Amino acid sequence: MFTRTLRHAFAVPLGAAMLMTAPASGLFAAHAQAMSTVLIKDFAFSPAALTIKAGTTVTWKNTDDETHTVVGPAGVFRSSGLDQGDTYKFKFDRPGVYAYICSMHPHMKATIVVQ
Ligand SMILES: [Cu+2]
Repeated sequence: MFTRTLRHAFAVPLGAAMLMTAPASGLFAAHAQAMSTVLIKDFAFSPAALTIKAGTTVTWKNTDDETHTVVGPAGVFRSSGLDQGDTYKFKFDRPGVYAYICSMHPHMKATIVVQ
């Protein structure tokens, strides 16, 4: 009875820890140089200014319970409406300065600088 309970107590956290760390560390190693994230939070993009290298994919994630969009220069990138928890990705291949806004709240402004 005692050993069975003990084994169970050890098995669960160990299994959970392996599930958590194995995929996360693998992903980080593979994409550390080529991915970057912008959070949409409290009606703002964070960070508001982000500098990346050409070839980097930026992921925007909306954490507000309000719908937001990510709208860059005409013809470059434009997300659909992002609800809470939704993400939008865009890969920046060309160096330049990309100002963008949320089309629903145009005071939400931010910039991606691609080197
Ligand atoms: Cu918005």
